[in-house]
Amino acid sequence: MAKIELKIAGMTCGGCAKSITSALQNCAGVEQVKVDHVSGIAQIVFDSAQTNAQELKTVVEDAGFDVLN
Ligand code: 9UX
Repeated sequence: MAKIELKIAGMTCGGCAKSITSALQNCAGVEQVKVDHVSGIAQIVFDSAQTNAQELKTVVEDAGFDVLN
């Protein structure tokens, strides 16, 4: 399993974190997701055979947020 930490801009409340969490969990290969709207950090554990950092960033961006790293 691979791990990535994304820094996300624009999360204003816990609902934002929830919608990002759902979007990531719908992505094939994502095993574990933890999103904190206060720090703006998303921690994702994923199967690198099924997805990758770029794809995960795109999922967050498609949900309407900016990824800073
Ligand atoms: Mo909270 Mo986020 O009302 O899109 S859910 S700001």
